Amino acid sequence: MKRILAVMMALAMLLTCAAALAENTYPLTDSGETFKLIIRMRPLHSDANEMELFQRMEDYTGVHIDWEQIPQAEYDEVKDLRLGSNKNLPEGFFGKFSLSTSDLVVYGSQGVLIPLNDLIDQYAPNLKALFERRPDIKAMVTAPDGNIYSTPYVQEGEDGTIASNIMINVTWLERLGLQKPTTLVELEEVLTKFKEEDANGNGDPNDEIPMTFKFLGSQRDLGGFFGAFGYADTLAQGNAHIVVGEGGQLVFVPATEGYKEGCKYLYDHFFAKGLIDQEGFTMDKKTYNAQNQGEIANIGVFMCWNSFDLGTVHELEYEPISPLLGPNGTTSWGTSPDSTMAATGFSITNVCHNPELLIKWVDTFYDPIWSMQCDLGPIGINIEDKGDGTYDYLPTPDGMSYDEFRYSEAFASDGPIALTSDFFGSKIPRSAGHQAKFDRNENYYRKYATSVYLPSMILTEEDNDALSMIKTDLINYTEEMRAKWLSKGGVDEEWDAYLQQLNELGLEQYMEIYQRNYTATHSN
Ligand SMILES: [Ca+2]
Repeated sequence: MKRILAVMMALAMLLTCAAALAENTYPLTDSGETFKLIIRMRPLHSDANEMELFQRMEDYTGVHIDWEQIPQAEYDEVKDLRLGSNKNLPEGFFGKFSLSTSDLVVYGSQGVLIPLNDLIDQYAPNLKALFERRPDIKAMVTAPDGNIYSTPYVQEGEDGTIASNIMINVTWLERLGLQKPTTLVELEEVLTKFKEEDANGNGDPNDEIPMTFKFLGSQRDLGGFFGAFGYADTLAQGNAHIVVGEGGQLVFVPATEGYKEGCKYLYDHFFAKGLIDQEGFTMDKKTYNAQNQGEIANIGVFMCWNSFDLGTVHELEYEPISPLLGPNGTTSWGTSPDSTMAATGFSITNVCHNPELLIKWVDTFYDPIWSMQCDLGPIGINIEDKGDGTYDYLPTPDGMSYDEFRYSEAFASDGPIALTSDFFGSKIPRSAGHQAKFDRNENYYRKYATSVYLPSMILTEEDNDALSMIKTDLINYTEEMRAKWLSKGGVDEEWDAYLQQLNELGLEQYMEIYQRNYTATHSN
């Protein structure tokens, strides 16, 4: 028995090695096989038949593509009609926005889209290695029935894992003899000085806005500040307001005791004292971004993605600060590890005449160097090969924007690709703006980023339907109350009735659906 076991183990090891080494040989075919694919074209894209990227891919693989190019504006209508009627289907759908995650579930279960699990295992070494290295990516593209109906899209060049940053005017700090705040208590002291004194030094003590934000405006929101009392809350309107708690237990943040404390504290110490701008509850994104454009800066602290979100006029006066510690001396900032991924990249339909060859062709895009060329442009045109295994950006020609340059030669941001974080910095530099964001997150936020927002998941049709009955009312109510308690106070008096109302709106079922799906796809 022992010997049989040993032989089996040796065999298994051999097979593992063989699998790891198996690579496709190029060209993939000598017979010039053709596939019909549907591709969603942005206005910036040039004709797919003329794109240098696709021409090179054909030379390399031997596979010809008959592109059906559908403009973005009419894409969804055409796509829905084709899938719904099951007529004129292409052999595959190309690109991140070519299908929705609900398409994957609906048309996967009907057999219109074919499961890719075995095909990837046998014929797609790049994807297979990616899934082994990054189980989170595999979990993202796995449907509730266990099948994979689409390859992923992954582009981690810009560090979106921590969206929200806090910037403070250091010229003002210096002028008033203050230090960067590290706690909410110190922030209150600093903002009070910003409000009461002539922080911008123009002789008028009343033209300073101590701090600005945009309610539920993604990275511009204050959701992270709840982390000083427990968990950070999601930042954008309509998000699930769920974080992954201990042991994979999902937590609905707006029903936690810490959230209640946070609402009370932020009102009592900041909003009630006029230290954070009330306009933040109503202003739109354009108005938010247009602040601080005058000759003299008038904003003390702002929430942002980039340091230049309020323009570049006064950008150099600002520096980042870390999340402020709460009354217990702790804090937690929000993070979305999957923010730079999508579960849709490429799907194959049941009319495909040779799925084995087509998945091999798609797998080519998941070689990092081809992913780079698909996303950033071909080597020799948009990208320079330094000859030592690293790459750099070639200058954008005069009279063109960077995106015009990139989209004319490559598929750019929407391809079936995987450029993971480690590729940037080691193989190709991040752009200056992306590097600054990465450094800010690394130096000021990463160690506090313990509130992990609910990852995106592919849900069944039934779960989607059940959620749609609950989610809008539940989330609207939550967000309405948050605005009220932050701007006008009253959380203590209304908290119990609020919790009761959340239950009446279906909080329990809402959490059951997300928890069941999360446990199924993310516990191992
Ligand atoms: Ca002033």
